[in-house]
Amino acid sequence: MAPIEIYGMQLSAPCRIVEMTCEMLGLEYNFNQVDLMAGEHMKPEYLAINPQHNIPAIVDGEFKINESRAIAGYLAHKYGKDDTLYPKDPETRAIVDQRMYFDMGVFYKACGDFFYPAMFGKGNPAGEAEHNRLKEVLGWLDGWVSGGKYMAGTDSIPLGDLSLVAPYATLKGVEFLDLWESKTLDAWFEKGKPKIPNYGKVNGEGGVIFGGFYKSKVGVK
Ligand SMILES: N[C@@H](CCC(=O)N[C@@H](CS)C(=O)NCC(=O)O)C(=O)O
Repeated sequence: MAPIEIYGMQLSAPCRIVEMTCEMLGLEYNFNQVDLMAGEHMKPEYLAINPQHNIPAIVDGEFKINESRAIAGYLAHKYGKDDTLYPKDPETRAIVDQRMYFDMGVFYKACGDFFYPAMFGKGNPAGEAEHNRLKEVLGWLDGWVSGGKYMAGTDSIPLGDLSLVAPYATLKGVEFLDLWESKTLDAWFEKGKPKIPNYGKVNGEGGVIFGGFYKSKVGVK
């Protein structure tokens, strides 16, 4: 089988979801850098792969697709040797899907609303409303892992957790923020990290790069 071609950047949490999924599945892949800051996502070569010009996107043989969580579901469905990553039990799958949609629409969104105005010059640094929203969202996540399980109540990591662990690593990379007091979420995070092959390369380092970028923008060392 030819390697999966991933297009993205390490600092992007959605791109890290796809890399972590490939690692969990033991898939061969190439990571092709698409530098958003240099406008590479708007070049014809990339638009031919993903006309919506966001990252990540993948090419698997003749098949091209974007949207990180849809990519993760596709890879797990096509290449998973069992259903641990994307459980087939209808209720468990519904909860895993809920965690992924929640990440896209709520957690990753709340992180973006918090960080992006300062990083991309579209407004002032986050205020109290964004801070409070992120704390509220983290409180919901905390509730889902309070029994020492993964996010869908399973004993092994499914896609929902891979999705949520990506922005969580970003928050960790920004480290100086006083956003959460929860030991429970940190315990979930630390328990999951060693279960993800090459964790540092495929998620941890990207969070640190993001953190460095954010801090440079808001003038924090
Ligand atoms: N829902 C998409 C969001 C991807 C996304 O937000 N990508 C950002 C970088 S983190 C991007 O490519 N922005 C540039 C653009 O949309 O043109 C996914 O999960 O794949």
